[in-house]
Amino acid sequence: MEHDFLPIIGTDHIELYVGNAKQSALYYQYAFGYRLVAYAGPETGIRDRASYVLEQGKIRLVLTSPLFDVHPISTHIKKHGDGVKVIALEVSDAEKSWEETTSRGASSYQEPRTLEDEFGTVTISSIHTYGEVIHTFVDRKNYNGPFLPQFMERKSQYSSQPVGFKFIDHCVGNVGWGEMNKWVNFYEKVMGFSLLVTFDDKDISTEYSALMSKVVANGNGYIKFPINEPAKGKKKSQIEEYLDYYNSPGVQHIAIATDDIIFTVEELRKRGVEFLEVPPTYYDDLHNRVGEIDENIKSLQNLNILVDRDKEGYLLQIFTKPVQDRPTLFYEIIQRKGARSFGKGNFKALFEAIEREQELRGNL
Ligand code: TYF
Ligand code: FE
Repeated sequence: MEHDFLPIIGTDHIELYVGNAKQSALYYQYAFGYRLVAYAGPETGIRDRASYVLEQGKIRLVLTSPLFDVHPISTHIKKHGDGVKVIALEVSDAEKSWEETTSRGASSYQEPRTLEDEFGTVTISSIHTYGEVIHTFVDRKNYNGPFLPQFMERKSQYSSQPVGFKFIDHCVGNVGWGEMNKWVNFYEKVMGFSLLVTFDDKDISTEYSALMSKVVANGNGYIKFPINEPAKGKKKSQIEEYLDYYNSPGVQHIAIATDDIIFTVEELRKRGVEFLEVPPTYYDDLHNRVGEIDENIKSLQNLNILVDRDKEGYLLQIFTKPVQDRPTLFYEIIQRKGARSFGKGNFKALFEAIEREQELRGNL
């Protein structure tokens, strides 16, 4: 392989702009088992917004709300509803990451700058990607504070119970009609990623909905970004529904890895998290399709967990319903047992489940 001009250590954090960060922070603590670790807001010298930082496993989530009406974050929320603004990547050199990407055509969102407090220094820089999403490069090797300078440590009265989330497996972007290849080229040329898999409309069109998808990954394979675009089907594509409600390209789902999906999904269901459901017939030919697996098929059926196999092994996955009233962002829970693919064998059952929800919303 050629020299990796953008070495990435991993996902640093995901920041969502939400209407009510205080309440969302409690939802993510209660339902998803994250713990509150840091906060920024008026009390820490940030006058215009409140941000709550939550952690579980290696995942760090930041929930931010604006405090005033005339504010770019208010504009973002009015247009998109709650959604992902930042996919931040940890790097060893945030200035070089910005230079390498902007010199290859990325548009800058924020030039490199170094923030400092009593815990050390952090250098950050940001570039635009699809829609209003940005990638922030974070070099935190000289920092040991709770999150970033200007954030203070904050614990919750409520002691949340983790559900076994380990790390972010992949983050999926929905882009506009005919724009998939443009964004695949962006990740290849500007970020030095390479194409991992292609799903065309034949792979993934059901009777109604259709989409195309290509997955790009960075040099060490830790960062995987599938990019979806709508395709023409008999009725409205699920990607088109997303675009209609998000009003622009944006993050469709975040896949979270667990090493015990049965425990994770049992816990999430107990706490009220809603999942897409496939019909019982899905489990009738499961053994024929995936062969021997470690899990009991009845337990998987009870929880509605999906299974797929590839050359290298198998995977278990399940998808939440959208986590806000607009049919936009949702989560995937995934446990990989050797498989490095994305569950192509489940696409038909999954997309039919999504279409049943679309139908209920009157959007099919
Ligand atoms: O990330 C993936 O490719 C899988 C499959 O709307 C998928 O999780 C693709 C598109 C979609 C939902 C799931
Ligand atoms: Fe996925």
